Parts: sequence; C-alpha cells; structure tokens
Amino acid sequence: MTRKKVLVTGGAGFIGGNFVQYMVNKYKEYDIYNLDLLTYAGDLTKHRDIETKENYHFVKADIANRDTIIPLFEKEKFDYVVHFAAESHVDRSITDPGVFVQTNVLGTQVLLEASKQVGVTKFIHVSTDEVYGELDFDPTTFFTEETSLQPNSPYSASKASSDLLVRAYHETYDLPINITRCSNNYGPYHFPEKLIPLTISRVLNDQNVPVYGDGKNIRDWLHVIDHCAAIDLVMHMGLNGEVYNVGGHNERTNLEVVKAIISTLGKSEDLIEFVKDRLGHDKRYAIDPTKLEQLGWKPTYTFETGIAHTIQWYLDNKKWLEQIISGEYQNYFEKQYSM
Ligand code: NAD
Ligand code: TDX
Repeated sequence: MTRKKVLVTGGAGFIGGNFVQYMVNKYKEYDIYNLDLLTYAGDLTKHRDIETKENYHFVKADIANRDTIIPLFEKEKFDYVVHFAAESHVDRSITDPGVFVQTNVLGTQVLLEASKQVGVTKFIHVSTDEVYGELDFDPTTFFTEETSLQPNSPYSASKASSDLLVRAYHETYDLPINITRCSNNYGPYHFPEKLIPLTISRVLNDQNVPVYGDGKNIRDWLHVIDHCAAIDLVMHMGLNGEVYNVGGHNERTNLEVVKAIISTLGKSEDLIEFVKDRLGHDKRYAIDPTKLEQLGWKPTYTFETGIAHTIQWYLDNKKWLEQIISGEYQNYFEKQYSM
C-alpha cells in the first residue's frame, strides 16, 4: 500500500500542533507534513518528541505565497490537506485586520488552487463557530450547519470568506472538501493571548486578570484533543461537500471560567479586574453537534475534567509558558491592555 501524504497547515500553532502530534503517533502509515510560517503564534519546540520520527516532516512557508505553494504541491502531490493556518486572535484582528485578509482569505485561496491543480483526495478546512455571528442568552438556541453566516469581527469575517471560497471550489471545480466549525478550544500549548491560558499564566504569577465588560459573555468550550478526534473522523468519514459543527455542550460565562481557574490554583478572586469591553463583543456562542455525533463522534472531556487537565499541563510545562511570555509578548500585552 502506498503511504498517504497529509499536509497540515499551521501545525506549529495550538490546534494544528496538537493535531500533528495526534496524527504522527496514530498513523505510522501516513507521512505528515507540517507547513507553517512560524509567525508569533508558531513554535516548533512543542514537536521535540516527534521531530526525529520518520513520518514527520516540516516545511517553513507562507500559505499566501503562490510561488512556493504551487511548486510544493506539484512536487509532493499531497493526498489530504488539513488547513489550520490562520491569524486566529479576535483582538489582533480589531487592531490590525489587513493580515487576517492576507492569510485567512488569500492564503486559503492559494491552497485551494494548489489542491485543485494536483487533485487532492480531500481538502479539510478548519473553521470556527464565530462565522455564524452571535446568539442571545436564550439557552435553547444553538448554531446548526444551516445557520446563516453573519460574522461580526474582522477575524470571523475573514474565516467566513475562506469558508465561502472552499464551498465555491467544491461547487465550481468538484474539489472534494469538508468544512468543520468548532467552538472555543483549550488545552496544552494554547497561546497565552487567549482567555484560558492568559488567565492561568496571570494567576500563576499573582497578576490581575483582565475580564472584558461584565464577564457575562458565553463561550462553548472544547478540549483540543476532542477537536483533533473530530477532524480525524471528518477527514476519513465525512461526506464530500458537507459542513460539520464541533462542540461539546460546555457553555460557561467568561467569569465562570476565570473563577474556576482561580479556585483550582487556590488564589483570590481579587485578581479579577473588569476592563473596557472588546469592540463588537459577541454575546454568546453555542454549538449543536448532532450531525457530527451521528457520524460517530463523542467528546471525552467535560469542562471540569478538561480544565483540570489543562491547568496541570501548564503547571508541568512552566518553561514553555515562560519562553512564550518573554520578549515580544510583553509588548503585545502592554499595548493591548493599555487601550
Ligand atoms: P494559532 O494562532 O495558535 O496557530 C496558527 C498557526 O498558523 C501558527 O503556527 C502560525 O505560525 C501559522 N500561520 C499563520 N499565518 C501563516 C501563513 N501565512 N502561512 C503559514 N502558516 C501561518 O491558531 P489556533 O488557535 O491553533 O487555530 C487554528 C485554526 O483553528 C484556525 O484556522 C482557527 O480559525 C481555527 N479555530 C480555532 C479555534 C480556537 O478556539 N482556537 C476554534 C475553532 C477554530
Ligand atoms: O483578556 C481577555 N479577557 C476577556 O474577557 C481575553 C483575551 C478574552 N476575554 C473574553 C473575550 C471572549 O468573550 O473571553 C472570551 C474568550 O476570548 P478569546 O480567548 O480571545 O476567544 P474568542 O474571542 O472567543 O475566539 C476563540 O474562539 C473561536 C479563538 O481565539 C478563535 O480563533 C476561535 O475561532
């Protein structure tokens, strides 16, 4: 049997990095190619355990650079593309939207064109629930795959644009595709600009935790390993052309999340500092994952087991965290929270 070649874009980041490790360890018969530009969010130290494995390969490249991407696809003839690479932080998209269009929209189109030219078996586009916009606080309402796209931030608008391009390549050129739309992830190697790792990092150092607005906005949290398993399932079993929502029914207000972390670490709630609200702050996200469950997916973590596992991981990996929050990160944090 010939070995399958799987291109994972953004495999030096948080979710892509966890997915690369999951795939390298699970599928010895696949060659996993991690393609990443190594922006501020990319870091290869997380792959020390797998970097010498024969089925792991790394390529440093910009997905938006046609002149490197097209020849790479012509040379390697990838079977699968699992596309994570993106600018991923909503706050950064509010201060600097241009790079979100460049990477998330143009970069996706370049990958689609390359995939069409070599005829990949399937293109899996990793998207987000944020493309659906926001829900109100009625707990009986959920995003389904039929919910219309009404993105509110430059980040979610760029992701929705890329979703539409993926759809168009399927409709126009018959490119085999799936789109997954997952709720908020958390877990190992989450970059500490996002709420959960930022809170863990700040609380560990007895620093105040910035909570936007009144802290009542709701997110639906999923452990990253459950997201990886969902993508694996969609890659192998997803029906061509279909969209799958991913979420585990773990809605929490931001304040509940922050208080849970403070309590687990045995610190005082006095660390909570209410700060100016995010512009256009979406009220609530909540996923209906029925379609994916019918394909055979079930999450393994509840929010309680997942957050305990994640906090322990950060306690065990303080060196990784320290390396990430030194240098440029400090400038980002000061700029972001002085506004
Ligand atoms: P991340 O910011 O941690 O990682 C992004 C990775 O992409 C980094 O390694 C970065 O170096 C790389 N990258 C950025 N620009 C690139 C370019 N031009 N060329 C090549 N590589 C580039 O992001 P994440 O949180 O792991 O998110 C991964 C994907 O999952 C994104 O597409 C995001 O929209 C989606 N998603 C994220 C969440 C979440 O909660 N984090 C939820 C649902 C969907
Ligand atoms: O310092 C903070 N204080 C705060 O109150 C930060 C960073 C966030 N928040 C709030 C804003 C959100 O309501 O916490 C919530 C979560 O914020 P983020 O961690 O920035 O995530 P979110 O904006 O919900 O987007 C995430 O989930 C969907 C990812 O970053 C996206 O890539 C993904 O698509």
